[in-house]
Amino acid sequence: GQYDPKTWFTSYHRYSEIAGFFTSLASSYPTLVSLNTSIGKSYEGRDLFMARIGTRTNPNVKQVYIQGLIHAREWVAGSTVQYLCYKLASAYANASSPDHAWAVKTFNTTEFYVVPVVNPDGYEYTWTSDRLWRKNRRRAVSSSTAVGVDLNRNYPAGWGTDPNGASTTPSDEDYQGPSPLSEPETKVVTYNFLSTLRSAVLAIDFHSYSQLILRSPGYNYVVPSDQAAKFKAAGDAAAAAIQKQSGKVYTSQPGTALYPATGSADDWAYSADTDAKVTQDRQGKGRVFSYTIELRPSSSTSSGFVLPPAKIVPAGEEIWAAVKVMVDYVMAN
Ligand code: ING
Ligand code: ZN
Repeated sequence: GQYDPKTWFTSYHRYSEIAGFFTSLASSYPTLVSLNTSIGKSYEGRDLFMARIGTRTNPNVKQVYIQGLIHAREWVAGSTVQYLCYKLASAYANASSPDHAWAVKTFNTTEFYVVPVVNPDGYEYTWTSDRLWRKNRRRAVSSSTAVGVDLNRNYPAGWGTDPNGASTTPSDEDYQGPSPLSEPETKVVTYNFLSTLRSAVLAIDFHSYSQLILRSPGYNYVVPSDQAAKFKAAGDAAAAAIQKQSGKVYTSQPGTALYPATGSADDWAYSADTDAKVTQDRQGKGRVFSYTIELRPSSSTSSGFVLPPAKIVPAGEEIWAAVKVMVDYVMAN
């Protein structure tokens, strides 16, 4: 049918179809995949849904958090997150999978929480009106007719602390919003992260494009040097795994090396356990390795955000290789 992986991954899909894909995944792998069909709603009233992939056998399980499509036009971020979920479930379930042993070992200690579509309103808008829309669809300040807040500048991690880190102009592509967590979508995912991910160890926010593995912090958070070395090592290992898988070169570098960004999701996930102002919940629970991965194509190609559907599977395969080594590194370090 429609959700058969052989056909599903040959094209991009609308928001409601993606929700259907996850419903289908949960019913195909009922002991491993469960779907919360609404962890909260977008501004226009669409459900943000979350898949939990794990065996529920270990009370001390650690969590890996994955999200996609916070930026509407970055369609391959959506397909890649879907692909990872499919690989996790099918590798665990099928003894003949080359990844079966890895999956069995990993699910003894790890579970995955996945929000596949953080920005459903913006994503739908890229299908109906403007393929290159980035932000959400809320008119955030009454004094301006401009629509949309950059959700990846709206988190309470350094929000508003650096004029170069985000824009205060509502019409700009990197408009930070009127206040931290002013947007329904960022409120939903942060509240959900804190309330459910008690022992998160790794967070990955998927974007496109430029083939980069960016490690938090993306602004002037100070990370202890021993920790920073580990963040680098896990990012470097991911880049190496990608190159081995597909030959593609992804550059592993600090988030700040691209351009400063305040209020981003990756810094929030990193700081959620260290910044008492953000949350008391996770203090002392351990550091979260946190990354933004910019998918295909590389920055030198002109197709940019419009990656041909024939690249969905190759992109998914190389990122599957990367995620496996990142999980291994983080669990060992
Ligand atoms: N790039 C990211 C952006 O939000 C980023 C890059 C993310 C930089 C997080 C620093 C921290 O601008 C895209 N393509 O969205
Ligand atoms: Zn992006």
